[in-house]
Amino acid sequence: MRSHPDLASRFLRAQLALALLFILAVGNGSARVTASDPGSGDWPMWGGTPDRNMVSNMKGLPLEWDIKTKKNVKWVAELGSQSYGNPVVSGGIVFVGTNNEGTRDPKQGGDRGVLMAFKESTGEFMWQQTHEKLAAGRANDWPYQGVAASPLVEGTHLFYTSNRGVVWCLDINGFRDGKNDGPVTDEKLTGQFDADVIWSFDMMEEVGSYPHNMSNSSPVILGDLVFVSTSNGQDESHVHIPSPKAPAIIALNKNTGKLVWEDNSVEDRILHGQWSTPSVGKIGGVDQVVSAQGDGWVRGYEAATGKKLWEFDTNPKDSVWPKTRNELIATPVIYEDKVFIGNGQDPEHGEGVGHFYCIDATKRGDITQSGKVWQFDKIRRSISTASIADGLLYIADFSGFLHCLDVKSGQEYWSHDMFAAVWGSTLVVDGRVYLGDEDGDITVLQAGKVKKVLAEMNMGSAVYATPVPAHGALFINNRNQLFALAANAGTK
Ligand SMILES: [Ca+2]
Ligand SMILES: [Ca+2]
Repeated sequence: MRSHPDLASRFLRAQLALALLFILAVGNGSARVTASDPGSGDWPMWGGTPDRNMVSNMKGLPLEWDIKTKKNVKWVAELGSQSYGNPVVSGGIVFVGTNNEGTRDPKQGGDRGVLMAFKESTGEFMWQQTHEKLAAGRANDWPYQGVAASPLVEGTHLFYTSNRGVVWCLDINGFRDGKNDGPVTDEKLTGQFDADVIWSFDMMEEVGSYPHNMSNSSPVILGDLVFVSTSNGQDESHVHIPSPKAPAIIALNKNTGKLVWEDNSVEDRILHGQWSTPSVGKIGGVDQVVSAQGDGWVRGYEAATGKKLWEFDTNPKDSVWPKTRNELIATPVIYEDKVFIGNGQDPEHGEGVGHFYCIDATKRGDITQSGKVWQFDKIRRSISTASIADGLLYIADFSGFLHCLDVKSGQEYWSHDMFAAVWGSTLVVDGRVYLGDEDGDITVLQAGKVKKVLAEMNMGSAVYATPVPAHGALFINNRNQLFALAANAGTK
């Protein structure tokens, strides 16, 4: 088993970079403000909402807990040995990707990617779907890296990308509802712990994607379309791109799994891999899909048609890969007609200079100059997604610094050193900022212009994911366990 998070890193990061918008549905029942909160108490996707802003209006989440004494620990579920995506919570079920080192079904043994489902109230294991590793090994599907992407749930349907580059649509209730949902009804495994498949789309077969090391995109939906990035990239030579005509992003019909549109603006300019996850939002009155791609450019598309609207280069023109030119692994956050994203590199490339941007995505064409609202260069390479709330933007970098910036100007109010690499992202909730690191620490800071550390807890192994809120509880996965944390739960 690998002792290094390299791979993991990639996917993760992508994922890590979650963000949600905030919709603040407020306490006394007078719902208002809007933006990045699912509003249902669920957390149904990477970032909670399609704009990926990692913010919630939830109240009453635990500030402190102790995994040894079980203070404020509601339940703990065992995962495999490497888990990178964030959990999602919907329909009373928590879903998380992992590997098969915690084998649940001896008939499905060996190295596999696994999507697991647990009952939200108790942590009871509900069902799983497993995927054997691709024969190409590390080139396309790194050993012991499991399902690295966070799924998305809409109603009773769940969508995710497997380690084999296949986009899956499943029934969240599996076979426990006594029905085999179609069109796919010929599953080989149909027990109560098995997955009920609705459709699947193999990106390697259907659009020729050649994922570098791992496929990891977290889906996002608008209307009838589900959008995912293909992870198309270089081969192991780190020079050759085997599939330069394959798209970077695709749109599938969410009901049928049929391809609706695809775009390949990157062509043969992929620096390494493509592990960012797309975002969706209405920008300047237009429904856009925003995709951070393998040449270091961010692109905006008309969601319904795939028509490219704008593109923005996140690297200085004189930068050189890999020393100073970066790729994009973080997820773009959409907020008030702007797109917020920082660049960075695969953690296995180590630390280095980074750049973070606020982009006016109402502009059209090459908006590298015209669309740049502000740029923040005191950030290091980052694979994290930003959180934006109350005029402040929080963004972590891979060197372990958390920055608090003015969202309008990019001015820095403060930074905090986590003293460990950060792969995940901030969650802003209930006036606090929660952030995990590779040492396994979750640090909780006060949200606001003045830095104040409120608490720090260790989770027992590296935290590559982002804390997720649902129905008054926090869900956090470290490498091998999933924790449900709630005030007044467990031993005091
Ligand atoms: Ca079913
Ligand atoms: Ca089925």
